[in-house]
This record gives sequence, structure tokens and C-alpha cells, in this order.
Amino acid sequence: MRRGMKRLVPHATVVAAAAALVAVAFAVPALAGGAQVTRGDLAAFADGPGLGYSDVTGRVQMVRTGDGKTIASVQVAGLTPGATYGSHVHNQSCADGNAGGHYSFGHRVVGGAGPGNSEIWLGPFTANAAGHANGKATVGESAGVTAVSVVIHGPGGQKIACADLS
Ligand SMILES: [Cu+2]
Repeated sequence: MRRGMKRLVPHATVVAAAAALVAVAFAVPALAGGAQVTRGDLAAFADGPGLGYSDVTGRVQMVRTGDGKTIASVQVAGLTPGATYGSHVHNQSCADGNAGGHYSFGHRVVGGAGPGNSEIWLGPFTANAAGHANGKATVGESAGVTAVSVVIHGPGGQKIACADLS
């Protein structure tokens, strides 16, 4: 009887270890392998042409890294040389209320900007002589599901262009 029990205990241990390995196998792709990358193309907002920005183009990218950071970047063309622009991650799609307001974590984050350092700001940036500019933001938390678009604001604050992230 005792010998039988002794055989059962190691067996149970092996089963538990195998179960733990399976759990790790499922968890690892979501972390290490699983940086989530979303991208989008910039298009001028309806007001853009009236403000002189009919041909703003560019690309945006947002990476939610496996270690819980968010890296948002933008490359823009068609800007006014020497002018300075704002750019933020917004909380509605471009076609939904002109992308709504700024995405906010609701609390301070490392690298955050805006009210309470709770937002993701890719600017301000200034266009070069060719009308090109780059912007980037890195924050220490993974952006939530409502971080869905990136807006470019003109020097007067107007929303001139937008990209949906998908
Ligand atoms: Cu904005």
C-alpha cells in the first residue's frame, strides 16, 4: 500500500509540472512574441482643404510591446515648412466625430503628456523645408482598446488629418 502511494505522488507531480508547462506555452506568445502592431494611413479631414491642407499624407504606427509599453510614431508630408503641429492618439475613429478627444489612460504614465501626463502625444513637431515631419511617443503602459486613431493638428489647433489604427 505504501509503495503504491509512493508511486502515485511522483506521478501527480509530473502531471502538475506538465500542466504548468502548458500554461507557460500559452502565455508566452501573448507576451514575448506578441507585440501588437497597428498602423494606418493619414488622410486630410474635411476641414483640411479649407485650411490649406488638402494633400497631407503619411503613415502612423502604434506598437504595444510585449513588456507593456506603447510606442506611437508618425511620418507626415504635405505640411507647411517651418510650421509646428500637434499630434495625439485619439479615442474615436476618424469618421466618428472627427476622432473625438484625446485617448487618456486616466492616470499618470511614464512618458505621458497632456492633462496629468495621462495621454499619448506624438508632437509637437515642426515641418522641414520639404513640408515633412516625424513624431514619436513612448509611454510606459499598454494603450487600451479605445486608442484607435492619430490626429494631426494645425498650428491653430484645428484637426487637419487623421489615421485610423488597425
Ligand atoms: Cu489631438
